Amino acid sequence: HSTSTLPHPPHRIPILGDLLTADPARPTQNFVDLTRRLGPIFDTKIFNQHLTVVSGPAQYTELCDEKRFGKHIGFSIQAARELAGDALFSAYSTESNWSRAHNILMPAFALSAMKCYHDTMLETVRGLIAYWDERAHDGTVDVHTDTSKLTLETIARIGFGYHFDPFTRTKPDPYAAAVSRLFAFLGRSAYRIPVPWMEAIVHRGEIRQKNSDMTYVRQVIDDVIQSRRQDPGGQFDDLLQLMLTTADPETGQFLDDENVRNQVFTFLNAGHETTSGTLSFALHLLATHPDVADQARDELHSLWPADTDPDPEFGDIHKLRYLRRVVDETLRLWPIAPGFFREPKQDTTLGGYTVAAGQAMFALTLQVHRDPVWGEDPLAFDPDRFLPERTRSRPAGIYKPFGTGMRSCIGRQFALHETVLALALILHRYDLEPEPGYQLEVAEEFTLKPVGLRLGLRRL
Ligand code: MNH
Repeated sequence: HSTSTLPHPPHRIPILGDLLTADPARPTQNFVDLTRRLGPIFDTKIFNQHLTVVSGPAQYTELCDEKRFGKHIGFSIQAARELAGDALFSAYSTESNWSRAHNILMPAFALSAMKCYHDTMLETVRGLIAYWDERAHDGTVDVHTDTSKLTLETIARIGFGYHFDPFTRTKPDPYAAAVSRLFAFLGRSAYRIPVPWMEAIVHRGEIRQKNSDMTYVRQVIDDVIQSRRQDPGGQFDDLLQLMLTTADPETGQFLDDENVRNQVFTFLNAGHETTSGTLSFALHLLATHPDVADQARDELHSLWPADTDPDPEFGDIHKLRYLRRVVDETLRLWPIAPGFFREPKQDTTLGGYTVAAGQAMFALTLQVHRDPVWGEDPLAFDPDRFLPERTRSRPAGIYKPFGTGMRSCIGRQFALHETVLALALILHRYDLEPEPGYQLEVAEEFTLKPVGLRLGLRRL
């Protein structure tokens, strides 16, 4: 077997493989720990599934070479196809629905398209600010629950003209809660017994919950699409309208109903969990680095003095260079998507080891973003690493929070615009106070998120 010579975790045993030393609740953080012992490329095996984990900058850069490697539909993405089918994120690159949807949707995600979304993004951020104003003097806020309300509402309104109206309740939206459980379930897929009847017994409770969550999520998606179909005369300018009425310019073909439903599900989730995680980590880092927060505020005050109410225009967002570096540095230390799956297109070698066509490989962004190649103190939060001259002095290809190549993130500009806009209004309005004694703990449910993060907000 081609992977037999790769290093692997100690105590590997028959049948279970590395299950005893694995950490299903925090798999990629466990890979980072293993890297210290096993080096830049190693093999893990859970039951009968091998995964080659790649974390050395040189090998990672090679793995991103689109001529030799492409996206792999890894075990957990395979499991996600039960929910999202062949929508953009979970499609095989060879499936015709991938290029069809990609061609139809690309224009809606170009930087210039963000101009059309700016006002809705701003209105939604103001919804969060109003919600936080009421709570600012009343203890701390539950950061991730609230950033998640913001980002789900933003993508729902901009993508599909749908309102969850999350700021009318304090609990997470039931849709967000169901999706979060579903993703946690999918993220653990590789760690459940790969024998369906045994899995059905051992994980009975979890599977029952998953089925009921799926039913609920499908209902919401159908409701989103139904409410549009019932209003055929309406004027809409959103992703849903684009998907229902635009043909692929290359083939002249439309997306079918089932695929549209899968895309709506994919965008609601891809568009919300990742951006809310980015905002939550950024707020944590800003609260614990008041010097950085102050510098970001100075920049904000040059556009909107301290005693004014900011009214950001589309173009203003791109003037906030320092705040953008804060976001870049946040995504370096805490890449919300901690890695991505790749596979060789043909048998080849990587880091001196033979790797076979189709072999499951994982590009471990979380580790590469913390490699000594970043400088003396790679764990320090230092937004000025992203000053152009310092970026130029590093090797290219070691910063990939949005993935790589043709299957990289379509929502990158969307996420960056929303994140910078939200942080601008939050920092301009509040001083962020960390909770005494809070130690950052990071959970993994496909994406990374801070656990139990609460901040005090003091109106400035
Ligand atoms: Mn997003 C793919 C990270 C925000 C929609 N996204 C990816 C990938 C990464 C990623 C990494 C590649 C996954 C892979 O190779 O398997 N995405 C992010 C991060 C943020 C983010 C870190 C926020 C910060 N993503 C968004 C937003 C949207 C979105 C916002 C939509 C509005 N992302 C997608 C879609 C894909 C994707 C769709 C799949 C693209 C494709 O395969 O064609």
